[in-house]
Amino acid sequence: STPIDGEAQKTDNLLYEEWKKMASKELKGTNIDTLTWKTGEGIDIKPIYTAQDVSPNIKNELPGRFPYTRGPYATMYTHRPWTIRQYAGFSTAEESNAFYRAALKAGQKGLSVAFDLATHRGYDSNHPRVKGDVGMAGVAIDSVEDMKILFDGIPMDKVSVSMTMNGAVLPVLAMYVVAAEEQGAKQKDLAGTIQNDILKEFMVRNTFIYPPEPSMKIISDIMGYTAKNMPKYNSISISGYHMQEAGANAVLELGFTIADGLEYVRCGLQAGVSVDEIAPRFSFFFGIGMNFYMEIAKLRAARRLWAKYVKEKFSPKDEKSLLLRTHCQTSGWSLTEQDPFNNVIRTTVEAMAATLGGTQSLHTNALDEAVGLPTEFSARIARNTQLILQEESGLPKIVDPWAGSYAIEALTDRLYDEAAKIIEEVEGLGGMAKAVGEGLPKRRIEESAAYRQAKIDSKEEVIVGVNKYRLEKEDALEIRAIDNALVRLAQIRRLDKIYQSRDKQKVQQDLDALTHAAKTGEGNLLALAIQAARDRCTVGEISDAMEKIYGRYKPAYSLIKGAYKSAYKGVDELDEVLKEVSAFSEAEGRPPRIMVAKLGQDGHDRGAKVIASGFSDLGFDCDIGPLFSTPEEVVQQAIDADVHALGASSLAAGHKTLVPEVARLLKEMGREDIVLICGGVIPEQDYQFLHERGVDLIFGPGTRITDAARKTLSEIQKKKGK
Ligand code: SCA
Ligand code: 5AD
Repeated sequence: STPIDGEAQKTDNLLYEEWKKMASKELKGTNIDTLTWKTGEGIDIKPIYTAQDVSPNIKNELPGRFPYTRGPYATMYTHRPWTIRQYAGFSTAEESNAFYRAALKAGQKGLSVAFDLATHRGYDSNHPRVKGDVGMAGVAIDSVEDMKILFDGIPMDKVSVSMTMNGAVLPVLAMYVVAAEEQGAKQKDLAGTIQNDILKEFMVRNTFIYPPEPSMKIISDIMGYTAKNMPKYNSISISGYHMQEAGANAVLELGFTIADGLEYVRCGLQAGVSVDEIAPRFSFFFGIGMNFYMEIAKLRAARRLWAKYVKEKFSPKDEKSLLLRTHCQTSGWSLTEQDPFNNVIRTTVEAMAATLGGTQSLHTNALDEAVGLPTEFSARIARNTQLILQEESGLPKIVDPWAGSYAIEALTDRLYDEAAKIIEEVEGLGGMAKAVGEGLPKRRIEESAAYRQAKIDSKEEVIVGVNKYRLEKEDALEIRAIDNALVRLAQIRRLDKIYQSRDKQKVQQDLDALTHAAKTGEGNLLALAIQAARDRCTVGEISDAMEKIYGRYKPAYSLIKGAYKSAYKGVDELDEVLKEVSAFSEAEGRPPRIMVAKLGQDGHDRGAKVIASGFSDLGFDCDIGPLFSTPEEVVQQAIDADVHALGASSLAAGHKTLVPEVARLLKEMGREDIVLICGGVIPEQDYQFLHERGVDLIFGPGTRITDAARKTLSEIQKKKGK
């Protein structure tokens, strides 16, 4: 930021010196530097900001004008409040449809569809690999018939719909378009958003299907098609949210997300579309965690970064290409299983940061986040959090109310500068696709996650009800249970009906056309997928038609070492665990060996990675199994690797189907000596069920790694003693 003129600086300096004197007096000898807070970003938050901390340029900034720090629109919420858009989906299309209709009636303004993991990964519900996943983390969609039911009674040319889909983006978007068509809606009237952000899938979210290169080709085909035929449709939602959920701090989230956006513009340019044909329909998505000031500043800095970088790199003619419009979601990771009503308060604070930061659309998480999908009750409270902010608090009545705040403006500048460094680093590597290929963003994010976990485990970062003020006894929370076997049966029945009623010849032609286009690069893949959807090809068939050429991507693994240990303060306890582990190693002739496995299509691997990094820093010999494994594969790998313990991490509700299967197989192989651990999002109600089926230890959200390590070690010893 630019220094301010000499005369003013003198006065401001004097003012600051004066404050320091007063502060020192109040501190009675304590060093004034102790009031400075170093955040996870490595940014110093000072106890006070004055005029000398801000650049005078900010006085000229206006909302709706370059560089858009203050918002994409001049009037912002004073004219039109942000869209209340709750992410939801579970079980069958019928059940999700009923849930959407009720939500719209109760004040929600836009829809946001969550698909199950089978759909994300391009498998039909009858595929053997997805037994545990159908209808669990979102709604099951196999064909346009399901999509039509999902939107039954919802006018698709009126309600704006967001779909979180990245891997199976072609069949799902195609089915959406066809369902709208058959409802009588025109393509040109479809307003909504498809996530379609594959780069962050390779970094953190893991619901890719094909390797990076063909995945980028799919994105450019979608941008090309929607630019021509669906002018109101946002062709991409460039997401930092998942980076934050995976452990990225605000600087990493900001830098990598903007760098992703620049890469997508280039992806369009390469496909022959101009910046002004696509960038005005780019949209963004950020996570909003508990660092209130930081998150407000982050959204302001994001808009300034996007406007400046797009202007500098692509010289667009249309001013709209410079606007960063964004959806936000409060942080799921910041919510706790313990004392869950605290989550309502956390979500409110985060929702305030998102809206004070000027988001266009918002999802507020439900209080039962850490144990399951929202119930009618928890969804209502989450929605009402936004309604109260919009209609009772007066918050929307002032545009960018934090503008001119010394602290927020200084923080905005600082985040801008720090994120710009990341963007320059990535650009220096040749852009985000290359950086992702080299694993740089993933590595940085995983380091940041391990660092954060150590701060929490060592209680330097407080989480109320978890590492401080913990309740002795918790009341049970009612949670949503989904009978995935039943959903799967219903889906299989509908699939069978489709197989019988469609024109087989047309189906084969459509699928061959897709395979041919994948092979030659000729033709628009979305246009072809739409034809296939019309003729009742399924998600699995459309995906397979391209997989024949592209193949399925298999990610590589690495383990972050040292980040957990180095950030852990209060070394005594750490030392004790290290000692216990090394005593074990001496007695056994090798360290305790554990494999952390991910079962089914659940790609949430922050937990698995953080656990593995932490255990490894504590002296365990640690392996991470490949994503998307079946119980059979996991058991075989564990036995081959000669482990003492096998940990299954589950965040998508697969634990009741897949983990018992692992236990059964271990028994069948005569390897019950292997300690079986289940970790992740597991409601207390299911603990007994799991224990009865052979699970030895369960670690829910909020478990300290040091505690988990100790319990694991003693369980290994217990089993050896037997
Ligand atoms: C708005 N408008 C205004 C105005 N404010 N006009 C004049 N004055 C003002 N003050 C206009 C806009 O120009 C626009 O019209 C229309 O009103 C709608 O406003 P909007 O700002 O575009 O809002 P919205 O339609 O809600 O779109 C928001 C956004 C979109 C652009 C961000 O992409 C979106 O809805 N994204 C949601 C993404 C999402 O739900 N993702 C869920 C991910 P025009 O269009 O005519 O210009 S969940 C997830 O991924 C996490 C879990 C997981 O699975 O991993
Ligand atoms: N319904 C509602 N919210 C969901 N989330 C994920 N799946 C669903 C769903 N089917 C939310 C949770 C999670 C975040 C990634 O998205 O808040 O933490």
